[in-house]
Amino acid sequence: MRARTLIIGVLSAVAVSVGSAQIAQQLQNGGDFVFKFNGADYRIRGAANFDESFNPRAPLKLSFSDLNNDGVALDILLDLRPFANIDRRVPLYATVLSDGSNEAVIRWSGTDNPNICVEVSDDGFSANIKIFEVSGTLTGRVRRVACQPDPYNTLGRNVHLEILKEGGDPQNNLNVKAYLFCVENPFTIINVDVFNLRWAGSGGGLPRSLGNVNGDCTIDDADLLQVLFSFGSSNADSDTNGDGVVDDADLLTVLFNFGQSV
Ligand SMILES: [Ca+2]
Ligand SMILES: [Ca+2]
Ligand SMILES: [Ca+2]
Repeated sequence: MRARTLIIGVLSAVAVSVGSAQIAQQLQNGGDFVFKFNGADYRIRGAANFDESFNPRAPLKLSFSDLNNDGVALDILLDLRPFANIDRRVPLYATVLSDGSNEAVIRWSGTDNPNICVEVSDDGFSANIKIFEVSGTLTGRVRRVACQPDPYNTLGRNVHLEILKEGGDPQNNLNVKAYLFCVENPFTIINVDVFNLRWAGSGGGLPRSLGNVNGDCTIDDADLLQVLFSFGSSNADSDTNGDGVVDDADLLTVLFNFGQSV
């Protein structure tokens, strides 16, 4: 026990806080964020013509990665299934428009050419369409807030960043081009514009992958003890690298990041 106390003492002395890191980096460190869609309007023009609205959807957990290998690992795959039952995930690539120690503005945008025939359904319609292009842009202002439980109860850890929609329709939109009835013909093209998008999000915090196994706002002796007590087990809550076992690799992760807090 004395050895452990010594280790903790040494680690505390070199403890770092991520409080001074830029906000975009803090968002990326979280590994994912929760996207809460609160509704939008859409208009369909072409082979079909009508206007409708999307209702709010359940929160979505979206993981970050560097899909386009530009060094910014904040790209996401936007799952379209919750919106019109379209089984497709559209890559949206992140651009950090501004960044600071309290606030960042990030734009996610991308174009996808799935060329898939799907049955889409929503409150307003149900039809088979062949989607040949999906493009979208989301722009969010990321701000530091007090570390707190995820307000959308989705990430399984505390968060310290809120994401609010930034800008109007040019900064937040979705467009789908498709052939109605999956018949490829100039006269069957429909163009779906999704606008007046309302969304918000939440992220940051310290993920389990960094050693914050209890999901609170710091990596400290509580995490260390949890990993030690789970050592040798398959307890997923204490498995920082998700390899199915709690072992020295997980312990080292906690020790390496010991003292970090948000
Ligand atoms: Ca990227
Ligand atoms: Ca912790
Ligand atoms: Ca492990």
